[in-house]
Amino acid sequence: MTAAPPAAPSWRTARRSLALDRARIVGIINVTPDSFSDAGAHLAPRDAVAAALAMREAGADILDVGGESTRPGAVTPSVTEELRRVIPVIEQLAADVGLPVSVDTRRAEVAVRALAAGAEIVNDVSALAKDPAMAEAVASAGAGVVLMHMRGEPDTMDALATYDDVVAEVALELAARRDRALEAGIPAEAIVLDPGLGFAKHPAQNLALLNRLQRIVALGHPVLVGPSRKRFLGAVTGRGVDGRDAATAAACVAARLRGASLFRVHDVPGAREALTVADAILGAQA
Ligand code: HH2
Repeated sequence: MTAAPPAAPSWRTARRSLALDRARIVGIINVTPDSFSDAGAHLAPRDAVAAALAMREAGADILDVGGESTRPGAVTPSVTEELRRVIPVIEQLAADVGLPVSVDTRRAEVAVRALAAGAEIVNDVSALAKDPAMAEAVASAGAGVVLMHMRGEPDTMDALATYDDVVAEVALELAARRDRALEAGIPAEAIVLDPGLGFAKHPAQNLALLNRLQRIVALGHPVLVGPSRKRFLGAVTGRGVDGRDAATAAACVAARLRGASLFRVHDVPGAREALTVADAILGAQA
């Protein structure tokens, strides 16, 4: 394992350096017929643009476009189908909305085409492990990258949620993925790490990761969390998927107080308000 670089105050993407001096919100634009929360909501590019404009208005900083649901049981689309879903949406978002666009994909071919269409960040839930060509695709485009922790595949991950110390093991496994990215020529300033809430983790393990998130922050990269509407929040609150936005905002605040910088959410207004309060508290000196 190579030594961790110092924490980056900003995130280098293919098109800019994004300051991380305040909580940054990543609005979720799922262009999928089967996502667990917003399935089918943004399938047409014009619907995606309308949703993105509303997110921008509400304080989103980045738009994350995904064409493959990673929930257990979801059908993996063909590459052609994934491209058909995401590329027209990314083209329009990059042209019309003016926020940095991220592509949520595990496929290098989709990443390359998305970056050419105007995306500047690759959000890979396999942390470059699924497609051997992905690291090179990210490196050669100078893209920002989110390396998310998971084990196995969406269909096998629940059975792999066995840890002696979930926080230590996630940190170790993420550091190994980070090291592979550095070896592939991706600069440290382009790398964001994500503990992968809900991916190969039982509810209590997600809560432990949030409670001890400083261990992930200590790896020396900005940290993104994606608690939005996930099952572990239902386990705590008893609420169904559509009633978890307040719980999501609470999880974002907890993560912010422990050093997370980026927050991937469906409900941008709720997260923005909660994180504005968190940042005001963090900045208060009197
Ligand atoms: N969670 C999901 C998808 N992509 N990317 C990162 N970096 N972190 C996450 O926690 C994360 C992610 C799952 O949520 P969603 O996109 O709403 O659902 P689905 O995979 O069913 O489309």
